Amino acid sequence: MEDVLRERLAAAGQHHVLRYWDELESAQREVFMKQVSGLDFTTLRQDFECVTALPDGQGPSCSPGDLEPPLNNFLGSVSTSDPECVQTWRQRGLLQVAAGAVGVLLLAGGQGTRLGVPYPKGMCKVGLPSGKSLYQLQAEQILQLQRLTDKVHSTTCQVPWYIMTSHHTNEPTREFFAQHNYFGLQRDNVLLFEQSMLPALTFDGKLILKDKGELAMAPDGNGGLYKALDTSGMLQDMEKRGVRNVHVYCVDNVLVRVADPVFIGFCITMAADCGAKVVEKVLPNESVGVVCRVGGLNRVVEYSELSPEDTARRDPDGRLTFRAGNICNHLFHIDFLKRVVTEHLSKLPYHVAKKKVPHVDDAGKQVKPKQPNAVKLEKFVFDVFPFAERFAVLEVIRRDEFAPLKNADGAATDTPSTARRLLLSLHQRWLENAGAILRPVCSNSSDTELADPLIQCEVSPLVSYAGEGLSELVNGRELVSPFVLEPSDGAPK
Ligand code: UD2
Repeated sequence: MEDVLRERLAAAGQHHVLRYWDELESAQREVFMKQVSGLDFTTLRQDFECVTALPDGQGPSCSPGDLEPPLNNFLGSVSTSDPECVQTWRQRGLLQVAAGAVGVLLLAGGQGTRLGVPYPKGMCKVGLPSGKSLYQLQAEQILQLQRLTDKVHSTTCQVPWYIMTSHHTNEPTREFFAQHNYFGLQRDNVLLFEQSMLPALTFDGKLILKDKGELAMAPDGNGGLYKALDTSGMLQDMEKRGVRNVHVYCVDNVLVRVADPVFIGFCITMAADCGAKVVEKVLPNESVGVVCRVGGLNRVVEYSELSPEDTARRDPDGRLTFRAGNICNHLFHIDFLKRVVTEHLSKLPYHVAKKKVPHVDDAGKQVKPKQPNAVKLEKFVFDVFPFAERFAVLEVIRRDEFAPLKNADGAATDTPSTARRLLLSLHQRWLENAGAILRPVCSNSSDTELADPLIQCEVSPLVSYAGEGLSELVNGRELVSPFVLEPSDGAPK
């Protein structure tokens, strides 16, 4: 067995990973052998050569100048559509939820390196008055959506929550949910599954030793979803439960609307098999991909791969030409997912990310590189868009639905503080529209730029999913910050 592995490694030019073999204990050798023998060196080499052959910063799916904005007839907008139309989308969405035909799928396999927390991002709290984590906010939305639907349609509907984790995030996520009793959701409606891992490679394609008996590995990108859906049996689970539409979303948008009935109803109205929610991108360098067309096909071009010319391009009215900012909220019809898994899996390209990967050096010492020293290969969740037969895009209001949490406090954008402020300001608008009289906290900071808003009133998702049903609870009421409107506070349970 050991000899076979040695030969395979030598043939693939990766023999160096056995450098410390003699120092390993037998249990370590066993684990290492298992890790290495699971790799397909030929495919790895081909994938590596394919992505690294592209000019720096260019993605696998376009070259500069290829891009066009999305087609208008597949675009909807929450802000410019007739409110009655939005209401109809919402009702259609709720009907799907009532029929048990909606599932939600959370992408939670990322390592969250930019945020720098040693646990899965979903466990993060952004300092809200309630102290809730992202996972809790999302779980409570699902509960509330089920309740809302049951009230309207006299059902007892269930929305299964599929959570894609990775080797790094699986155990802590599983434990967190168990510790919190699944936040009140039915245990068998919360389904965790793991995506695959791939080795990190040096710039000349060599495997990297994280430790003397361990390769440096990373999740295969959020586009690893499709393979994982198949191998984990989750796609079959969806079919068994009668799920027809799946809302796929990223973990780190504090204002996400999980299984948003408006989005679901919009996609159904458009007869779309694949849909994307977007917000208007206003600054050229925002870290959001853009929904566009390349060679007549719908795609997202990721922010890291959009050429400087296309990034800065503007229409005559001054707005960015590529302004349909992807917020990693997608809706997929189950038949589309099945088609992707059976027909298109191998066509999904890899993207390259240059990263600083800690490793052991030739002297056996641990090194934490200051500059990127490795490439990671990643598939992207939106790379299935070109396979859609009917693709639809819904533009939503940014300040209502997009508050990303990407960086640690201290960074200029997308931090716990910016996310918290955006959520508090949305809830303030909801409460004021419902007739509440909001009283501020005493300011404790002289720096008005960095200070939290003086009004700190939060609405539990268990009270209101998207701002509805508040006036009967708060009209004319005085709420003194910090305040959390919970069901125990007079809201219906
Ligand atoms: C994502 C989008 C970007 C934009 C932005 C908005 C992708 C590829 N890019 O960029 O276009 O919408 O979000 O905030 O979707 N994840 C996994 N497994 C992995 C890697 C990531 O599950 O191997 C999850 C991760 O946990 C998160 C989501 O995918 O929930 C997005 O990942 P990210 O934060 O790395 O993506 P970002 O911000 O670069």
